[in-house]
Amino acid sequence: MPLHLVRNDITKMRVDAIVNAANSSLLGGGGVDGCIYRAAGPELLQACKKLHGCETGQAKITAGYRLPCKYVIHAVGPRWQGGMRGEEEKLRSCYRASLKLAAEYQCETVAFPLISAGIYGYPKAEALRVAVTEIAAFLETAELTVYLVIFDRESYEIGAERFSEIAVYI
Ligand code: AR6
Repeated sequence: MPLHLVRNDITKMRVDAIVNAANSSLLGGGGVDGCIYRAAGPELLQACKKLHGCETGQAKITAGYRLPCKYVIHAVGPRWQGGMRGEEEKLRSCYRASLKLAAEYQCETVAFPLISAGIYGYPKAEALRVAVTEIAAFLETAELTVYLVIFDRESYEIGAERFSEIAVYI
């Protein structure tokens, strides 16, 4: 199956590209963004400074530096503002833009966190539904293996309830 739900720290994933849940400055932050910057080393920040930010719903790519992946795709998810400000379409656009970049860079394996579902406050069950449906739609047209990486307990419980095969990826 080309889409796998796994529970892990995304910085440990041995895949061609991991996706970062970034903010529009691309200069680092908390959550998964902070974990990725710490694990990749200072070269990542240097590379990101040259990208001059990124709009919400879009994505940009850098090398992975000290991470075990080749690339980091920096995607900017929407902040949850109640659901009537185009958040779902912006979140879908993040997944599409990231997958398109991964395909352009000949990636065969890509790992995503649950974009917007932490500090940006997107309801976790909804964020998971958007991620799974958007990735599945893309996989109808492309040869890629995608890992949706679940980290926190609440997301894990929601995922376990809706998807029978949450695997721990080692
Ligand atoms: N591996 C995988 N998933 C993780 C990890 C990890 N190491 N750490 C956290 N998560 P968040 P957002 C999960 O807050 O909501 C930053 O400051 C976490 O449990 O990282 O898109 C950026 O700079 C949650 O399910 O990203 C932005 O300013 C998911 O990753 C802002 O936060 C996303 O949570 C972006 O907020």
